[in-house]
Amino acid sequence: MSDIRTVATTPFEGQKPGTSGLRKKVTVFQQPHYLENFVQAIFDAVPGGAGATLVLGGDGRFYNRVAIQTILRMAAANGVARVLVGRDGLLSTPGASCVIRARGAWGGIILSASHNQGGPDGDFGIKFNPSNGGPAPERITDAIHARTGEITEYRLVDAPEVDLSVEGTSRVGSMAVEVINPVADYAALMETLFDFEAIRALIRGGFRLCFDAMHAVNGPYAHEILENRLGAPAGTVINGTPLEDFGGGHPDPNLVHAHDLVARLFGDDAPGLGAASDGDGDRNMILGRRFYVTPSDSLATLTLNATQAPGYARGIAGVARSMPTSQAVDRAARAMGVPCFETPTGWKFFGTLLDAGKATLCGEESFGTGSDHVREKDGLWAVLFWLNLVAATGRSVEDLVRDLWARCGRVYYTRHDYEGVDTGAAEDLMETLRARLPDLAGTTHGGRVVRMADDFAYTDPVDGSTAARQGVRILFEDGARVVYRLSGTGTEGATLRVYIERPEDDPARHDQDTQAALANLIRVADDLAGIQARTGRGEPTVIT
Ligand code: VG1
Ligand code: CO
Repeated sequence: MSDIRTVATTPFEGQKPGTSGLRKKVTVFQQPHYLENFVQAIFDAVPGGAGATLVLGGDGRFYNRVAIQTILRMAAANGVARVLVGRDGLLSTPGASCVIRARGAWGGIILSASHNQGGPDGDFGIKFNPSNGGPAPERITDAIHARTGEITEYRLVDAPEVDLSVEGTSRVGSMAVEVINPVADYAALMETLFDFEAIRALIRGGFRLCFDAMHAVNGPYAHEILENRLGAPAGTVINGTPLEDFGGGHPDPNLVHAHDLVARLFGDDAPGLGAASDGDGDRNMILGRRFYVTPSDSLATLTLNATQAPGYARGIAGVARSMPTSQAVDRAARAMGVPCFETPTGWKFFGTLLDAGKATLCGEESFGTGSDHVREKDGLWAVLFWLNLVAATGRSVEDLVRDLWARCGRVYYTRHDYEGVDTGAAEDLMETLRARLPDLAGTTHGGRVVRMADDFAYTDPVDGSTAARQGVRILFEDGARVVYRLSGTGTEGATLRVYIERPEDDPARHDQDTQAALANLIRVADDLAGIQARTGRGEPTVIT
């Protein structure tokens, strides 16, 4: 066995995981000992790694390869028996979750900053998922963070780099390193959930789709599943080669950043379905022909039609959405006679509900949809679900959403993001809003009466854990809602997110432009928080 080297170190401030892992600028991670401290804190704070299997991979962004070699040497020194690492260091976030579960691993380390920009000046990130395959709950991330504050040394073995480009087994010290096909377990799981034969027939019959992998990790997954297994013609997957800087783009699947896809779906001779996913493959955007499906409506549509897919044919136990996600899925759940749970933002809060069998489908307004098949949101899964629905019902994407609106009413929904705001100004804005909450009920704004206003607090119905201060919500008597929260994934200044929605039950009014339909509430949201006055911003940076 090669020698274990112990390296003396001192703590770094602020190694605190946010909404989804520790995210910082690449340059922060490049400081000597920075990555090592955090990784050692994982091994120190989470028992059971010694003698066990660890899954390792990332979204392929700049620094992925360097970090993987370091983590392999540290895992060996910390007694891990075997590491399963995706070929070329790639594993999508849902792909990693799938492998952790399928191979009975102790856990996984996923290297990703999701939809944040990559490259030497971009962002990097790391998170730990325990054996259920989901993001670590706060109890674990708090323990890791506490450990980073008291760390004095980390361990690694001296060993040559592992060649990640070929599948097969080698050794680092006495630890086995198995380079695995990143797609195999995941693709096999998808075949158990969806009717691949029906989707193949749909495509053979001339149905066209376009999938934009945004130069990120889902490229190999989409090539294998959509083109090789489902028979979609070559060229169906665009931007399908993972690049360390995502081609200079923002790997964020929305109408602004997925411009190649949007141009095709809103152009002449558009395909019947368009989709995109993010840097680490857990987000998705669904488009019909000249038709945008909001993530909240996507979740509600899947809920209404879930039994059309073989994996969900026996029915769903319940659904869950993050608090700022629109109430469309609440309506769909009611129509299906199943419970709907409301959790704080971040996939980690769905884990207990999924593990306990209380929720089958989950979703977030931030282009996240998933189910109990893994413990992360899953971009390609959502695309396959939609394809399965189109194949099974013979309806278009637009028709399926219009059917949701006809049966449950339409919930007009938008999110306005103010990025790179001065941190102090953003925190003041939130504190001032919080201070006003006790007096807001009963007051009228833009013709609407406030029914209730609070700072969302959550008690997990399964394990009783609690999370406070999860976002200010103002609920109006007519069902309209405005929510404010600060992002927990950014790396520069603060990002204020404002979520605005109102239900519209009159079918004659289901064809309005979303921003126009919400114009009055958007003004109210600005007035109540004094956004323009406090941030100096007249317009949001991004509207989704
Ligand atoms: C954002 C989204 C949240 C999502 C999180 C991680 O968090 O709002 O819904 O779970 O990103 O997504 P925040 O704190 O910035 O609002 V991803 O695709 O990192 O993996
Ligand atoms: Co992501």
